[in-house]
Amino acid sequence: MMVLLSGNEAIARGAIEAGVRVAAGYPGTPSTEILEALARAGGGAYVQWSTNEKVALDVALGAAMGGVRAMATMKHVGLNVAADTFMTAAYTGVRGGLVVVSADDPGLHSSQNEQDNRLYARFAGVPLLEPADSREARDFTVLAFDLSEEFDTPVLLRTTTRIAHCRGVVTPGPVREGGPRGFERDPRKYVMLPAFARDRHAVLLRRLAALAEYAETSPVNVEEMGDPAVGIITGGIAYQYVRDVLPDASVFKLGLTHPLPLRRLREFAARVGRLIVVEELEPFLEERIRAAGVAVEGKEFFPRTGELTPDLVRAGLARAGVIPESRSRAAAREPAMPRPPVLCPGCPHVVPYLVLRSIGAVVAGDIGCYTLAAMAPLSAMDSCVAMGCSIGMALGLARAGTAPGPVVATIGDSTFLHAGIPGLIDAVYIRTPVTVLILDNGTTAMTGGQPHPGTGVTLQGTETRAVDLARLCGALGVDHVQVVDPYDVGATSQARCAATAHRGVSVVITNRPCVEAPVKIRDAPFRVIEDACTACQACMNLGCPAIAWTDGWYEGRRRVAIDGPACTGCTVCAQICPTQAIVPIAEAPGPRAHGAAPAEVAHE
Ligand SMILES: Cc1ncc(C[n+]2csc(CCOP(=O)(O)OP(=O)(O)O)c2C)c(N)n1
Repeated sequence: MMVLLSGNEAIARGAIEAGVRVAAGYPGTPSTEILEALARAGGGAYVQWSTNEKVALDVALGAAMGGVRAMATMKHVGLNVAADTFMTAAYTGVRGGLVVVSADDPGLHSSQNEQDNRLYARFAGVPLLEPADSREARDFTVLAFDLSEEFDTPVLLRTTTRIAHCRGVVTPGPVREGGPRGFERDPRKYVMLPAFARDRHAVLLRRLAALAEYAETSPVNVEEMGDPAVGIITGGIAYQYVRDVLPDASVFKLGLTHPLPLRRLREFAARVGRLIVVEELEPFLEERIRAAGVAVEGKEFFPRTGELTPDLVRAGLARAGVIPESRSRAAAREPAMPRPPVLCPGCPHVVPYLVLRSIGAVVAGDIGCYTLAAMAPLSAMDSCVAMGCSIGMALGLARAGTAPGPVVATIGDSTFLHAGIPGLIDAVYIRTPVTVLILDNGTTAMTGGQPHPGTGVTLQGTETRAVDLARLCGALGVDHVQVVDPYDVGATSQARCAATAHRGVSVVITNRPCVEAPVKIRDAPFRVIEDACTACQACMNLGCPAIAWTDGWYEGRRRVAIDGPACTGCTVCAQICPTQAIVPIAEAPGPRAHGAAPAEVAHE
């Protein structure tokens, strides 16, 4: 039976077939659906969201050390967070198979950078598998577990957005039988004291040499001989683009991209006239092959930033003289209209930023839906670098003493638990007076609404203990902690005043759930009483997508209207409307008689 699976679902399927017992991860596009699919599948695997990627990898490594097959999933930048464990796990090796999935995001569809995590495989000295479609995503996941156990190493399985999210046909295989290997005490292998780790580094290098031998015969490195004039070396999604553009070319398709099968690549080079590497982002393969003494071309024809596309591959091959220029031009397509993301109608993140902007605060932001507050009209964020950075950066800004307004860190609940807590500890420890705004919407909204340790719910939806953020901050030594309803504009403003006036570290926690998760929140929608609207446009400062311009004018300014079906009834626009022209639809009168004074309406 064949099924249509996304790359992420195929990895989950492969993990099930390989007999995975423990899987942990932290949400991050484009990796999130792997664990969700694994959890949905049920079966014998224990699956959990961890508080961050490092903990997820620690969990998986512990399970592998316990002799069962384990997997950790994350987006590319998540591997930075987990890197400390990852680098040394390459020394310890594993007992049960350990697969680390890094889903990279060339083109930054939803990330803060587009780093090429293939470099991590080289850095750590672990094997790297890169599937080119869903079928390979399943197959390579099974292979990754096998290689991990055979060579006693973590294996990096790297996908990119197109592989993770595109669907392809997969024929599910049988689920692996056979018990786990069990735990065996071995401190020289797992206790990385310098004396033991020195030995393990040598073990790692010997293992890499053995893996390089394996690469020469690995069935996932495939030579597809065609026209010998040009030979293309490629892998992952780039392979699909190459095949699209050059169906008859000679292609060396790499599935295991570290370590490389250099002998076979040399033989391939000898069989073709010219050798060109087509790869996304860094010249990872190209530099390795050139360093091995093989004449190769590549990045002079293809961009080093952004995603490749069939058109870019076509254009690059035209520049290289492999195909005629006219073919490349004929195929050029109109780009899609950009649609910048906006905060949802009723998003509880809006008012806190409105309040901060009104006082000219210097806002060290963080990563989450609320990062959109950096965009107009809120325009209320001064920095956003990596998850959890906000608090530490606020401390630095405060210590620099150059900020023209109060320094405030803003951070979501999931991000605070992920990497924000140490920054707050630092603030208390070194007594730096900053205000931290924790935007607690009870979910990880940015990535689709996953639960986290503050929600009291697990990935499987079962209830568990929730971290109490206010008590946690108090326990860390913050002596001003206030919880506020961000739909209450006055109360949020007052909470901000009290917090920034406080001489020490202060924390304000907002407490409205995300309007989209876990279920869409809808209250009575609002409307604008047209005659009462003086087109002051104060409500437009919210950037609410449910508020739109109309064709009506008042004293040369455009009036606004509320899109009823889109409005969630959060009441914020009604609170800030100076003429009280915004009322719940149920209360709104019908069209007013022409000429009636708006002031009367204000009292309805
Ligand atoms: C290291 C890292 N891991 C994961 C992500 C993906 N990601 C972006 S924001 C975010 C968390 C958002 O949750 P929260 O802080 O609660 O804010 P919300 O989106 O709910 O407003 C995640 C997981 C990332 N950008 N970087």
